[in-house]
Amino acid sequence: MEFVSPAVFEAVAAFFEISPKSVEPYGNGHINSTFLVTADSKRYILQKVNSNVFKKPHEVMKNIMDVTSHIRAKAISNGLDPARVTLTVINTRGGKPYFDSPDGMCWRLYEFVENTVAPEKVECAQDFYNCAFAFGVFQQQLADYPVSQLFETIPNFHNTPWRYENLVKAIEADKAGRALTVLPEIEFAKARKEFCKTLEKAHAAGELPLRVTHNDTKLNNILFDDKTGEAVCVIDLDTVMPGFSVNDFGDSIRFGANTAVEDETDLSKVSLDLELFRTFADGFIKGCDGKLTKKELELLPVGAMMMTLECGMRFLTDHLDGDVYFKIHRENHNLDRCRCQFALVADMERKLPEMNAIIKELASK
Ligand code: ADP
Ligand code: GN1
Ligand code: MG
Repeated sequence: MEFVSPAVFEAVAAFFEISPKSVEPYGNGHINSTFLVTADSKRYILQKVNSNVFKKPHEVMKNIMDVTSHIRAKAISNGLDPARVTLTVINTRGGKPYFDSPDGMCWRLYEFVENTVAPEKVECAQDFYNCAFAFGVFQQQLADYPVSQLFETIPNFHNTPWRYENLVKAIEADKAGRALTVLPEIEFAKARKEFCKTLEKAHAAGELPLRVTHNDTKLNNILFDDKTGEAVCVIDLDTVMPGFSVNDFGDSIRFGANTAVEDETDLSKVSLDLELFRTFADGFIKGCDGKLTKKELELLPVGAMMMTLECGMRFLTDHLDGDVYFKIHRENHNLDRCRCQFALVADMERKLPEMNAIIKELASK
């Protein structure tokens, strides 16, 4: 975690009109810098938005304000506690939902959703089911949100053919002089060039609709009630954009149905847990409330392979670029992450018939 001086925290806090008693690094996100702030006997989440990744933070915040307002209104009309079902952004003393510091950084403050946890690993199948249901419901809550009003906060975010081309460029540029040390990984990606186009082609053929999607559906982007285990709040809304439902499904499988953690170095531990795949698929299909088309259902296993391959290619690209995008915590961290994703892709390819059979069975229920 990067160092931020106490003077900077003080200046930022003054803009949000809070007096912090303590500020500590928090969570395991790869992109933003997150801090838990205790002030005035309340807790908050303070985040420095990564301006290298999010070039237009005001557009990110506009999306977040709109999406949370939309979800909040629905929660209120359903008699739910709005402070628990979605993020609550605290305005600055000037009435803005974020603070632009003089050094060009964007800071935002959220209410801390108390009595919750954001797990790094699936502890029990029921949690994973709840997570799936919550991401499915999230799509439903936003199904009537006008897609055209959302900014594309990261262009081409889940455009896998574009990610592939980006990897090819990184190999050619070889900025960190590492290309020759990762030839097997480069080979692995290149052998899947055509597969990368599957979803874009289905969309172009009118078979796969664009929906409002979350686009970063990792388990640790959901807050669970620490007593009941219920999934209460979908967080990390920076990448809510138009996208494919199967990718929201797929990214959760990539992260949560892996028998190992995302950066596991012992690749013999990496595999797709088909029971967890079934559990998640069941929850997601139910959470989407019958709204997924026949083609979307059919492409759910492809979504899982696509997000895993794409994420692996993104980690490899960053390794080749010299680790400028994802936060790393050790040498070759992005390469370890890439290898783990590619090992999972290979296992998913072996298990594709089983994944298809599970979806067929669930869809016919
Ligand atoms: P990143 O984009 O870096 O992943 P997140 O927005 O996901 O950042 O936040 C990182 C972590 O901080 C989350 O995984 C979760 O543990 C915690 N967190 C974020 N927002 C809240 C909140 N409002 N209440 C409680 N915990 C939160
Ligand atoms: C990043 O922000 P975080 O840690 O939830 C990344 C995702 C990747 C993920 C891999 C904006 O998510 O796309 O899938 O790391 N977010 C962004 O763990 O690039
Ligand atoms: Mg996150």
